[in-house]
Amino acid sequence: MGGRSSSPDPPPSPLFSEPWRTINWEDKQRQSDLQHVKDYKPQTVGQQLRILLHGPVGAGKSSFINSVLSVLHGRMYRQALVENNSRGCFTKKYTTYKIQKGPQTFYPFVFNDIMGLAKEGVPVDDVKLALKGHVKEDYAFNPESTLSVDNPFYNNHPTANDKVHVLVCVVPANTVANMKQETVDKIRNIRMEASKLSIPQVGILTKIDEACPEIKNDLRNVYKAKYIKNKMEQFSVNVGIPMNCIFPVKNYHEEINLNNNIDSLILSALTNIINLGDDCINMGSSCTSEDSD
Ligand SMILES: Nc1nc2c(ncn2[C@@H]2O[C@H](COP(=O)(O)OP(=O)(O)OP(=O)(O)O)[C@@H](O)[C@H]2O)c(=O)[nH]1
Ligand SMILES: [Mg+2]
Repeated sequence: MGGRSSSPDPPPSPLFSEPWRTINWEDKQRQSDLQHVKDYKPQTVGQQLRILLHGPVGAGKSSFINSVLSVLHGRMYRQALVENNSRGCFTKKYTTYKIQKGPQTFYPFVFNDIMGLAKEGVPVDDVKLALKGHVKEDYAFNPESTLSVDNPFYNNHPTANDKVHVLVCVVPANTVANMKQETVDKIRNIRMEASKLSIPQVGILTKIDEACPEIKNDLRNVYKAKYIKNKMEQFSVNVGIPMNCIFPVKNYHEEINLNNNIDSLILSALTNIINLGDDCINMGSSCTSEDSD
């Protein structure tokens, strides 16, 4: 009877022994990241960074904007509306979110939240128009047709501030493997246009709390979790965004109080987005010239 047979190998750990990327989890470092964002000023006076979020319906685009607003305001913020059901796309209009800094001042970066990429979602050509600054505020996207030049919401003369300086693709971590080919093709198509316009691109993997129990228990496991690294690699291969431009986050979605670990990950993504956008406007590439088309 037993005793002599060697016990089976333990299952491989879902975690690496060391994180493969560092995050500023500690208070002081996090404050310094926050300060970096608060101090950020583009070189040209009056220039603003426009950050455009796109991705599948329900990916957490609006929640990401709300999370950024919450971190910057130091309290829970729900400006960009979020829908908690999966029927269709909730964000329908082209809306710019400015973030108030003081009584009369705003941060020099703005977010645009765009209708999700679905069959009944935003037409790819409209996202391309938005990249070039041709879509006016409050335009209600029509899945059936593209914004035409004669539409009053078509901006014929986009300024450097109307154009997009960072394109952010938002995808839930646990759907990376089974994204519809149609959605992947749309994301790639938009990405190619952004590359042509020299607009840097970032990937945000959301809902990492739902993706694996090790992270739900402790968000600081994010860069130890093999599952997440694997999803990031898959995402990178699928859509072509390099690993060092992909950031896993957990958005504020059910919390009523701020959480330091959530803040650290949101700030890590945000500082990288700002740095890339700043490089874009300083390069003097087509993403800033007044009439490149
Ligand atoms: N667990 C978890 N839920 C999230 C996270 N981010 C967003 N959610 C939830 O996912 C749902 C969709 O989030 P939204 O922010 O509305 O997604 P969206 O991409 O703006 O969706 P559309 O505008 O419809 O395309 C909501 O119920 C959110 O509460 C996250 O990081 N973790
Ligand atoms: Mg939305």
